Amino acid sequence: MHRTLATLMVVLLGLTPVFATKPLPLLKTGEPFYEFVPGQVLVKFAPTIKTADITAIAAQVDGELSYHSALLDFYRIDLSGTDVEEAISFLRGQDGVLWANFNYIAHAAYTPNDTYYGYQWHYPRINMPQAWDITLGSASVVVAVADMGFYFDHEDWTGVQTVHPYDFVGGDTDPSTTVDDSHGAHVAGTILAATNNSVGVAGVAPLCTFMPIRVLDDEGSGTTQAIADGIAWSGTQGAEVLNLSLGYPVSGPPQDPGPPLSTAVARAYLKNIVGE
Ligand SMILES: [Ca+2]
Ligand SMILES: [Ca+2]
Repeated sequence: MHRTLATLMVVLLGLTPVFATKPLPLLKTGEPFYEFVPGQVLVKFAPTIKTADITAIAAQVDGELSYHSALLDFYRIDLSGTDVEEAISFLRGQDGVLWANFNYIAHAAYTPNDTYYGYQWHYPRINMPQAWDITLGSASVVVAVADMGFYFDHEDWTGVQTVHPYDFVGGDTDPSTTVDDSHGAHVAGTILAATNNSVGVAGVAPLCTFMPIRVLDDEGSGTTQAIADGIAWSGTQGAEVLNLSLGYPVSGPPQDPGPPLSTAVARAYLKNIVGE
């Protein structure tokens, strides 16, 4: 319906659809750099572009606006037929389009699933006992973990202070999961597990405050859409440290996956967020 309306508008305005006449800007060599979600494009428009025009531009690639990031002000367009590369090339050539990019897919960093892998032979190697003599962390320091879901009812989570949870996979404020061996729960436990409580494991900085952000699904995969918003969330909600144990699988040299991920990382850097 959007396409029909847009086509009608273009005809009424006496314009030739740009899709047919404007040369397609070439993608950079090697693009797409990473695995991406089929049928989805992330795009940011100039602030001067009106919503009706944004809808019309989306319709020209046979797409609909399916998501808007309030944090980074980008849209996701879901395509109903147009090839993703073709749509991105087209959008990059439009006036008012600041960038258009693939919705790349990241994966949780590998960790063995042995029961007591997290049982921490490495702590002496990084002089953790000596560091604990100096500090166990402070409630005033907010440590964000953007990862798979978390186990808030775990026996070693008693007393951990949590602020501003968000789930950018489910689009809700509950980033918990019941999936077995969640990578997020492992990472969060390594950082913040209740320590010296005779239960489970010890955390590196157990007195810090925890900001749980779910950006990876129960399979350990996450889109740039979710990850970029998760990074932006940590900055707007006051995190000082952000852990991202995830990456894009690389078959060749790593490439900058571009916006919105690069935008989110740059903003976090400007807010002096320490990355882990
Ligand atoms: Ca949820
Ligand atoms: Ca413990």
